[in-house]
Amino acid sequence: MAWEKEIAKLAELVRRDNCNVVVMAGAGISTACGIPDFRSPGTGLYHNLAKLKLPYAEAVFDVDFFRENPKPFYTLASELYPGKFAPSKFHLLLKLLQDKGKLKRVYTQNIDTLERQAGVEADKVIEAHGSFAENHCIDCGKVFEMNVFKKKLEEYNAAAKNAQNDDLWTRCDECEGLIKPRIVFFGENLPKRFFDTWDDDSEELTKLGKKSNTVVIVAGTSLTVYPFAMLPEEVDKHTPRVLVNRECVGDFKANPRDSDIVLETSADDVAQKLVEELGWEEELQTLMTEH
Ligand code: CNA
Repeated sequence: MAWEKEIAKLAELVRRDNCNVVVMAGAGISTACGIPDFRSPGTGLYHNLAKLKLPYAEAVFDVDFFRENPKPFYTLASELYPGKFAPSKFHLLLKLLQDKGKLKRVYTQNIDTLERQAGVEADKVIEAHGSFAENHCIDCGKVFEMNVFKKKLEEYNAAAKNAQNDDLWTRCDECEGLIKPRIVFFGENLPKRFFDTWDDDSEELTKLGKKSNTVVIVAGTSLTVYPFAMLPEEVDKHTPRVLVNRECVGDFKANPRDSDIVLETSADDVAQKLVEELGWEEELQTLMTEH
């Protein structure tokens, strides 16, 4: 298969001394864990949310809609809540790259925290769309511990079995506003840390130019959600970019570069093949038995 030949080029880049890998990831790196992505036909979350009778699929991440009807978001949050899933081979590849001193950063759109569960250090992970780790009242901004929201979700799910779930929403003890995890909804700002870190990382790439040993791997994303989708196009022209996705997307399709490597297959197939090329199979196996 074409991607299997191309992977040798990626292995060669990673094998270089002082190689730095920057990863830009999306829902496709977690589908193997049992978490549906948004847009895959038939299995994507938007397809599954149809049964909740949303006026339009993205309404589940719309603050105004959430205010009127929190049920679809609560249902989705129950499906995605951290702790229910184990990291994929691709997540473990990130840990392996870190162990080898080759992981510079992981920018992720995912809210499932599986990069951290795989053991990637907090300072290396940028959760561009937030996560379930922090929660706040959408009216007065009061911050709530993770376990407050988690407990409420559990109560909601227990009641849902008896169809008595309609007014179990988590509300603020100060102002009765709804409590929501700091997951970025449409129209909300991305965390400042996302912009600051990318400014630093991309500036460094530009400064180093041809001297840079960095390779950027974009994996499991349709590159349709902005501003995240802009990152690959902002990568310095001297830095090789690799796309690992079921289909060619975004800037790889619109503005392909001669140095691009496009691997149109599953993220886990690439992880497996890459560790074979690099002779890291045993270490990957050990990580897999630990998770
Ligand atoms: P998306 O728009 O659903 O795109 C996913 C992409 O991954 C598609 O191009 C698929 O073809 C591809 N894909 C699916 N499975 C695989 C696989 N096994 N290997 C390789 N490629 C695969 O998702 P994006 O991340 O691009 O969209 C951004 C949204 C999705 C963010 O706001 C996320 O918060 C949100 N999301 C996150 C999760 C999660 O945390 N796991 C799940 C679903 C959605």
